[in-house]
Amino acid sequence: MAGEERRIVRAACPHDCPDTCAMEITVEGGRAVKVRGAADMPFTNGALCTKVAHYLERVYSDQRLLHPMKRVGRKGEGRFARITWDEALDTIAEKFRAIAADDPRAILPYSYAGTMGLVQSSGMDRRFFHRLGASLLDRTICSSAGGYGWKVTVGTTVGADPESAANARLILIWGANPVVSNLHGWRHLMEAKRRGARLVCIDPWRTQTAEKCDLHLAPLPSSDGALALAMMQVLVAENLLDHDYIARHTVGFSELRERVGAFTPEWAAPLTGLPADAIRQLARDYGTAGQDSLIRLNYGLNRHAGGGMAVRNIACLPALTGAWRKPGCGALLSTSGNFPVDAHTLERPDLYPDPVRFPPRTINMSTIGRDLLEAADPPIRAIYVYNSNPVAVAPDGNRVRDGFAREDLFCVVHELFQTDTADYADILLPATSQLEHHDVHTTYGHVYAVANRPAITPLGEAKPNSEVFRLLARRLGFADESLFDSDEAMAAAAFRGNDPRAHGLAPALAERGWARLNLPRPFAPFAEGGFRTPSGKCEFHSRRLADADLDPLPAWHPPRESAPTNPALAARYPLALITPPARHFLNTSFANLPRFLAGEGSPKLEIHPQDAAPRALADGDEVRIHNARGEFRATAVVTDRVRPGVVVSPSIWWRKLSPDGQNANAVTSDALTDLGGGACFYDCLVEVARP
Ligand SMILES: Nc1nc2c(c(=O)[nH]1)N[C@H]1C(S)=C(S)[C@@H](COP(=O)(O)OP(=O)(O)OC[C@H]3O[C@@H](n4cnc5c(=O)[nH]c(N)nc54)[C@H](O)[C@@H]3O)O[C@H]1N2
Ligand SMILES: Nc1nc2c(c(=O)[nH]1)N[C@H]1C(S)=C(S)[C@@H](COP(=O)(O)OP(=O)(O)OC[C@H]3O[C@@H](n4cnc5c(=O)[nH]c(N)nc54)[C@H](O)[C@@H]3O)O[C@H]1N2
Ligand SMILES: [Mo]
Repeated sequence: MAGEERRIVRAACPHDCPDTCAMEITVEGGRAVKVRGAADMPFTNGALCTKVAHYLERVYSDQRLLHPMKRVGRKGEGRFARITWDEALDTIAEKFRAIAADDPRAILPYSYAGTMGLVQSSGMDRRFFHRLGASLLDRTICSSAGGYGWKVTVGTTVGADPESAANARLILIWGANPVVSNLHGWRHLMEAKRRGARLVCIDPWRTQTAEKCDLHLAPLPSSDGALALAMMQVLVAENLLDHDYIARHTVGFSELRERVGAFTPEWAAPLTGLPADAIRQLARDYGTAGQDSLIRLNYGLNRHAGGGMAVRNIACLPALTGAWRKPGCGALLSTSGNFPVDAHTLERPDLYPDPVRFPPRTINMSTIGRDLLEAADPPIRAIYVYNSNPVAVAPDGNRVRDGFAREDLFCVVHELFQTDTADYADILLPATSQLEHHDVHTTYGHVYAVANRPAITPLGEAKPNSEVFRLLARRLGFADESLFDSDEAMAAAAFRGNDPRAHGLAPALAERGWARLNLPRPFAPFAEGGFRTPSGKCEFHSRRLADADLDPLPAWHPPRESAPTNPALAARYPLALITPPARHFLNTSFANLPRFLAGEGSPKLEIHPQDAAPRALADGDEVRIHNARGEFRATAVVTDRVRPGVVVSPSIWWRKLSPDGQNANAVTSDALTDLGGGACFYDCLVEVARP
């Protein structure tokens, strides 16, 4: 009988991480008994991270939601009663039909990257909400500022191939903590180190990554844009330039040279909190390394008011030294632009029913609190949350909570667990895990696509996102055939078949579950120029920015909240708080499960002895971190891992699992970045005190 069968199913790690691992699931008698990293997939290399190595604890957790439920308590109280799928779907369809009759834009989908699978995160969901005519969601919460700054300079989110990083002789790890958040990429940086490369980490916090580097520079948060400008000033002044590359593959060098003239290391020193000599030395080392350098940046430095321009400034550096010439050299923010995803076919924006009567309205997900409380024309009357936990992850968390607490808001949450957001649902739906549904994945940290086949049947009555939208489409009487495509059909149509990069992908994915894009090997995307900007060159001067009435040249965009740039606010709230990823959590995923909670202990606040002493704080004290927006509690860790003036609270904790029912987003602001409308999580002044 089936009970004796043992088989191995090829799967993909679905989480929001640059590594997108290929996994092998061992199934016995219908139950998954083992998860391991695929040994034959070069990037995964047979290894998984501390979280996903224990994936079955998530899949089979006794906290999994297994049945649809409706709210019986007050909003936020988290009391629910079991209902049938029929009742749940009928209730949602009825509500949506009534609201849509007035104005469908009063309905808002809210999703991010709980799974990054194309089918379950940007497939049937998008088709359904487009057909409904719901408000559009601008998905800005993570990377849109950096993405904008990068794209306007380089053209697309393509960069150095991390698998060739061992070619580099100097590696700047900039606003990135790969030991924690890009472990499989880190392996290649370590290989470079073994071959003699020098590693420099640029991060306000002495991370596990910084400890393994040859040099750690700890600038003040939000000052990277100034640091990069000063590096450019030195490169130009000391002629550490690849003139041939600049002449052939860039535009605007003479304007850039003029622009950076005043941005000396002495100018940048007070803004960055680094000595001018250290900045000059960094620039000289970078310039001297010439073509043999790699900058691995991540999104840590884009979560600031000037985050878009900071990434743009950094993206200019390798074109000055010609580092793009060599495989594994240049710079890497994201590899996602290599994937020829057929977004139109997947998402079908053309299904939007009546753009004349209801001109499309877009809501920025980073201001969801404000929007739930203040949006007009029309106000948001219904929200459907999936693949996301906004009550815990979105900035200005108290306003987000107040928005979700609105009695007149109809709220659907589709989840695996009863998250902080789920507590505010009117209808709570059980979602399948990655082991229970079909999907296909791109990634932002390498150049392999990974397929995901279901290994086990759905637990309880859980359903995939795609299936719920098919069922709702039927109930709403939608006729378009594309609303009923199977997951397999959607996955098969996910890539543009006529794009050479997709050649051979489908059979390889079918055969072994992963496939390298059809890119040259080795891969140096801009060795001969070929930037995907309008000019085809690296744009020091950007016409696109000029046309949008923005500064066309690299510039200094200060943070909103910092001691050097906002002394009045800093007088009340003198400490800069950053809340980067905790090693055992993935955003708020895993942060409810015993093993990972034990790994992190409790919410922590790292503070320098010089800041702890005047506040009479000792290691292990409970502290209150506060500003005008709110407060949260944590245990003080007095340490020189942070520089004076900066405090760090690894995140993201569930509010309801924290001692005071709050988390770091109680104090973060919902201001938006200079470019790309991103969130400013790490641009945040606070004061710290005893409770
Ligand atoms: N274990 C784990 N892995 C993760 C995640 C997680 O939560 N946990 N999150 C995933 C997600 S959603 C993403 S977007 C990716 C990338 O996520 P990122 O948030 O880019 O994370 P990190 O790579 O950890 O890099 C952030 C680093 O930037 C530093 N930093 C903060 N502000 C500044 C600044 O102003 N300047 C500079 N130079 N550095 C600064 C922080 O101290 C931190 O060490 O990682 C993914 N991987
Ligand atoms: N203070 C602070 N706040 C931050 C950050 C920070 O560094 N500091 N980082 C920001 C960043 S970079 C990001 S990307 C965001 C992340 O924000 P989110 O994308 O909201 O990430 P998660 O908190 O992991 O929530 C994802 C949820 O999706 C659910 N899920 C997983 N798979 C499925 C599925 O197949 N179907 C359904 N329906 N649900 C599923 C998971 O159970 C989980 O609860 O947070 C941001 N918030
Ligand atoms: Mo993210």
